[in-house]
Amino acid sequence: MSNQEETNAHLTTPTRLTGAEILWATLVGEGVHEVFGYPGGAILPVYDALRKFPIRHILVRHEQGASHMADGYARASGKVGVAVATSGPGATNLVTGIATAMMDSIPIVCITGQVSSKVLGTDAFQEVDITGITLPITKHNFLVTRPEDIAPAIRHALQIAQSGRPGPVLVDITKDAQQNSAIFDFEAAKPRPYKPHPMLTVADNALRDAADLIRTAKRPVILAGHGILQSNAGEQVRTLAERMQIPVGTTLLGLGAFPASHPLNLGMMGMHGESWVNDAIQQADLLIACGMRFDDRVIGTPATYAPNAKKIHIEIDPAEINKNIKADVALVGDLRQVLEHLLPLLPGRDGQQWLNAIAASKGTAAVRDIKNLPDSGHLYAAHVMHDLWRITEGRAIVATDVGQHQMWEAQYYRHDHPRTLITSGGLGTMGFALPAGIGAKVACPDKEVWVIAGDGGFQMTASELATIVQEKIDINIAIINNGYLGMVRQWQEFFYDKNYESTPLVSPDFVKLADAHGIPGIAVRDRGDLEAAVQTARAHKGAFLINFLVEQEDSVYPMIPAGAALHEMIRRPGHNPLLERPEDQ
Ligand SMILES: Cc1cc2nc3c(=O)[nH]c(=O)nc-3n(C[C@H](O)[C@H](O)[C@H](O)COP(=O)(O)OP(=O)(O)OC[C@H]3O[C@@H](n4cnc5c(N)ncnc54)[C@H](O)[C@@H]3O)c2cc1C
Ligand SMILES: Cc1ncc(C[n+]2csc(CCOP(=O)(O)OP(=O)(O)O)c2C)c(N)n1
Ligand SMILES: [Mg+2]
Repeated sequence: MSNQEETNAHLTTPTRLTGAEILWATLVGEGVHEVFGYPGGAILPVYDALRKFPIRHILVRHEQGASHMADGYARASGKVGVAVATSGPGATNLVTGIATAMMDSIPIVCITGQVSSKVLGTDAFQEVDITGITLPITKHNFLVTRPEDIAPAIRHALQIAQSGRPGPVLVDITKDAQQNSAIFDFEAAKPRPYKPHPMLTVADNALRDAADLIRTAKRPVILAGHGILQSNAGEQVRTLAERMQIPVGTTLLGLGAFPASHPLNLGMMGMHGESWVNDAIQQADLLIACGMRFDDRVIGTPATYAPNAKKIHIEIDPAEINKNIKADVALVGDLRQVLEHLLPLLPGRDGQQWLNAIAASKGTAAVRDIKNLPDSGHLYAAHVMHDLWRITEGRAIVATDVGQHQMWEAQYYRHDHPRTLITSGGLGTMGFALPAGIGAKVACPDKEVWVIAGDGGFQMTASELATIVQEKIDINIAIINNGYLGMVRQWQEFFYDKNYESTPLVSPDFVKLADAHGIPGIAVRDRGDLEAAVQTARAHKGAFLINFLVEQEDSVYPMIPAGAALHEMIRRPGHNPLLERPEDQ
């Protein structure tokens, strides 16, 4: 019998198995076929049983990589990503990835080994209270001490991770629970069906109030957030925008949820959003927030945010309502379902005057955009993003790290397709890009995947280059090498008198580093060499690294200084000696 056939037999007929076998059989039964992990003493029985099951295990180089890979896998596919680690330091190494997933509501399940139940609480070798440690950064966690509890815990964990507002769940399993046996009854371990909280039914009068506000608004703006992707509501949001002729601003995590090239799309809002998006929000008389949580990077200060606008907040988590911004109408529920109820109340509207006013406000800002300026031959990070977008026809999945390059990617790689931007928004976790990109490629092997990382963040998880080689992961890596912890340097330039304390960065020769791993690479200094390098990377079967040596003291514009209002942006400088080639327009 093949592994798959044997597992299928376990799934249909109750059988006596060890806890370790129950774990894998349950995961297979739930459709999990890829996990990211790293072994150790307290999880060894689980690793010993792995060979009997049809599961691909991706051996990471650091457990942080495993949780980010599970996260990237989930963001790219919409499925739950699974990470495995041993007790103690293995479990604590997962923590940054778990917090990253928590902040951005990403469904992952982390499975950790734990010391045997008899010695729990004795400071046994590699014992750490990982359920205690992760309590505030998981949606839920379990400590399992008996083999018969493993299947229900895992099935429940997977359900919790992806239901309602998604998020990370941790299952900690003692070594004796893995070693001992029990009757495995997959069917009996099924969790109770997920029932949305009764609060999540939208009252008819709230729907009517929302529809009235939308019908009568003169200057409405849709705020398109990450919840659109999570609710699979892209089509409904598009119908709302098109039928009612309402312009759309997106959050960082909402990029791709509404096509960048759509005429109603204004682009990204917030701290590094374009001035016309933020100005439109400030002047709006109605904001329709769709699956976004009014993060402080998005609103500037609450007191000055969209002062004349009524706010309709469509959101699945009641805790988000009135948390940062007071809602005039709250529609608490799954976005797609709410919109399906709302759309029949909205026959249409003429929004041209407002759209014209916004278009007119683009004028000077667009002129100062690097895209529209003369090309001096210098290599700017914005150029790299713009050219990457053009060459890949906007179809790649891009996993970014955190910093200036992340913001330039958001501004210049135009995402028309959902789940094509994988980025850490809420926690802003440096080191995320490389492992998250690996996870995305494992989830979507037929997609072109680009990792875009700063010289700083790349060094935080560069050890995963070896994972790429061992697991034959075919991804492209672009390092935006500005010789600085660029985003921090920018803050020092603007707000700390250019005191560049601890931000200049010495790095290894990244091409040599790649070479040491058996990954080919190339350095690019001039814009003229960019396209050939990118095409070489794309044509190469297997991973490829490009070290883009970009302008060092470049800054991301526009920028809203912390604590300022949305319209108090630092605009792009008036003069910029760069030229864009005509075909890029
Ligand atoms: C250096 C840096 C700079 C940044 N600058 C910006 C910036 O300029 N602009 C910007 O926008 N962001 C910026 N961010 C990101 C920012 O910090 C937030 O992560 C981001 O704005 C959050 O977007 P969101 O609210 O759409 O997504 P999330 O934080 O993921 O919130 C999504 C919301 O949707 C809800 N939801 C989930 N599923 C459903 C469903 N089925 N139905 C209804 N609701 C659902 C969730 O409960 C949640 O409240 C920056 C981050 C970094 C690291
Ligand atoms: C783990 C972690 N540590 C520190 C920070 C603070 N931080 C935000 S951006 C940044 C600089 C990033 O530098 P680099 O990776 O080179 O990207 P760049 O901004 O230069 O594009 C730092 C240090 C962070 N976000 N994450
Ligand atoms: Mg840098």
